[in-house]
Amino acid sequence: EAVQRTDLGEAERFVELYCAENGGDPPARMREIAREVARTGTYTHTPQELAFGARVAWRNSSRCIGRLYWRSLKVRDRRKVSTAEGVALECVQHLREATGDGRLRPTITVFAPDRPGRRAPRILNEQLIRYAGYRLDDGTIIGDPRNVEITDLAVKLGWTGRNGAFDVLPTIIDPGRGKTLLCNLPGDAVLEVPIRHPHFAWFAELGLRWHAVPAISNMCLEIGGICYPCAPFNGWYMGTEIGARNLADEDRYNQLPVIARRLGLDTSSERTLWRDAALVELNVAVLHSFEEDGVTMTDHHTEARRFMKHLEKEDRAGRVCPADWSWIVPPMSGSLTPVFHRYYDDSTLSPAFVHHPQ
Ligand code: HEM
Ligand code: NRG
Repeated sequence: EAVQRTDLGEAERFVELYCAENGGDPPARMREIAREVARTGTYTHTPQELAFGARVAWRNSSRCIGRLYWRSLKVRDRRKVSTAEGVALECVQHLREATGDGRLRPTITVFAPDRPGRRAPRILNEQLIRYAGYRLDDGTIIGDPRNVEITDLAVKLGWTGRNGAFDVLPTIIDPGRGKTLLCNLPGDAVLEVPIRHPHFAWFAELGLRWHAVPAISNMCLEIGGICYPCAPFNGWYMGTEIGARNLADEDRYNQLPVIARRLGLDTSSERTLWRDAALVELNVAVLHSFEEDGVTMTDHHTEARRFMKHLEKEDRAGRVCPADWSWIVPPMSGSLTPVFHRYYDDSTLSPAFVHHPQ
């Protein structure tokens, strides 16, 4: 499809913001940008504008509770990389650098933007690391039911999975023009944590595990009218994302009935709250396992308090901080955290991370 010529109004709003927070002369920068847009239909961010834009896109992510450290985002400028093979190699390197020895570093890699007449590469997986979901003939699913569709696509493109519950999917890259690329992630780029419980030895026998790094890879980074469709980013997990959603949701790994049985809970009535009791033990196990393996993870009580501090800092800086209550409040023990007990500003700011329909 045709990529639109860059909107100068959006560029100007960004340049004003950049100069207000970093210094500089908006009219002078706008003259350069207008000249480049007239000639090429688009313009090029300076490395400083790109880094600031990416950090502010995080700051503006109203669904994210982890925004206190938005200034510390490490920005890998890979705008010169515009082939599917180059994207694959740099994604592997991103994971290695972001993972380190388990002390995770919030990192974003920014690849070539769309240009008029040239569509940039895109990653089709929603995250760099995801587990396959295999639909068997009898309708049952092995693995993560969320990823059945992308698993089917990988298989169609020639990938053969091992029908395991935690098989790491290959990265699938649409090059913009030409053939779709499949890339198997090397083992040393994918740190995983086996889940065990501090008091129940049987817990490890469930064979549960999760990957250390959440790296969203299908959102566009929008800065000043420029769209970077390939800009995978990561921070670290909050325990509940894994313990209260990925391993617990009925349409994901659905482990609460299994854990409740092992705990010997009375599941004959909802009123015994066996689901709630099992949920707590699963989340204890997730936090314990990451901690013991030295892999960065936060808990929802600590993170909620940090987010309140972030709101206060943003207020003192004279900025509105948009937030979406239904995403900010953790998926367990909501009212035990301070973020539950208030309302938020629901404005939409730019730069931003946005979901674009593929
Ligand atoms: C969403 C935590 C870093 C951007 C979320 C969610 C959590 C979270 C709990 C909700 C996820 C869900 O319910 O599925 C954290 C923590 C971080 C972190 C603990 C640790 C540093 C980052 C970074 C960025 C980011 C580095 C971008 C540079 C976002 C965005 C969403 C989000 C865009 C919404 C995703 C969507 O719409 O699907 N974050 N985050 N976060 N976060 Fe963060
Ligand atoms: N709930 C998703 C991940 C969404 C983003 N969460 C983060 N992001 N923590 C899951 O995989 O469970 N981050 O950039 O750190």
